[in-house]
Amino acid sequence: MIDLYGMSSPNVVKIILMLEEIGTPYRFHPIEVWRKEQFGEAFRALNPNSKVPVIVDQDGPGGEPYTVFESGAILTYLAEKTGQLLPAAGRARYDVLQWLTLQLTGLGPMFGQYVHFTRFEPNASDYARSRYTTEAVRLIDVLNERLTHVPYLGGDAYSIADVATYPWIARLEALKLPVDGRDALLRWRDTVANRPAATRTALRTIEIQQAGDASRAAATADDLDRMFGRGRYAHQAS
Ligand SMILES: N[C@@H](CCC(=O)N[C@@H](CS)C(=O)NCC(=O)O)C(=O)O
Repeated sequence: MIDLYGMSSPNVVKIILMLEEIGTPYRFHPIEVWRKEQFGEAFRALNPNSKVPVIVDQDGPGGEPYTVFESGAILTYLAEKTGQLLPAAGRARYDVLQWLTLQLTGLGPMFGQYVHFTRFEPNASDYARSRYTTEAVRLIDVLNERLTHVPYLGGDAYSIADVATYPWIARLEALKLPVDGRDALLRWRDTVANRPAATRTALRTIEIQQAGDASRAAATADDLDRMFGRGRYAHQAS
């Protein structure tokens, strides 16, 4: 049994999709991220970096419970534990790891900044908006180009690189990012969306989002400042 701590954001949806794909039973525990719960002592005992997702595998290595944070580490852990969605060795494995890492270090953080500066920046600056929009679109085009040559990001087979990337690409229109002309990316997105695990994940995500709406709506200005590191929580460079 896996305990998953999270919300309805793409970094957590990756893990739901993975758990649905590998068929491992899990329990979902909502974390009130908009109300500072990630900074509390109980959550920091799970992840000292104060971010979701986190899993606790009740049947971890040696039969003992084991905690994993960082979505890339979680996907790798679950793939290796079950022998699914990550080739065991060779070029195919490194192909998957490259495209997984691009999601973790490129697409995820850059889309995150794009969302921040287009939705949450109090005094919006054209410079930041343009910088992160440009980088988000550039990354979309990198994926589209890759998918004109291979059916899946890692190559011939569906893998954790696809699982990590799909929840962000599923939201392109909602994020007001361009899809026109990105035919290979859209073909890949449809293929993943039609997987039964992705259908189950979409339904589960809606439930989680609806259950979290009240908590999000109750966020105070101070809660938002804490989450975004601004106001009385901002640090200055020396
Ligand atoms: N690199 C981390 C990023 C996790 C992350 O940014 N989580 C967001 C939700 S998608 C979060 O916990 N935000 C709350 C905060 O930053 O205080 C991962 O891939 O797991």
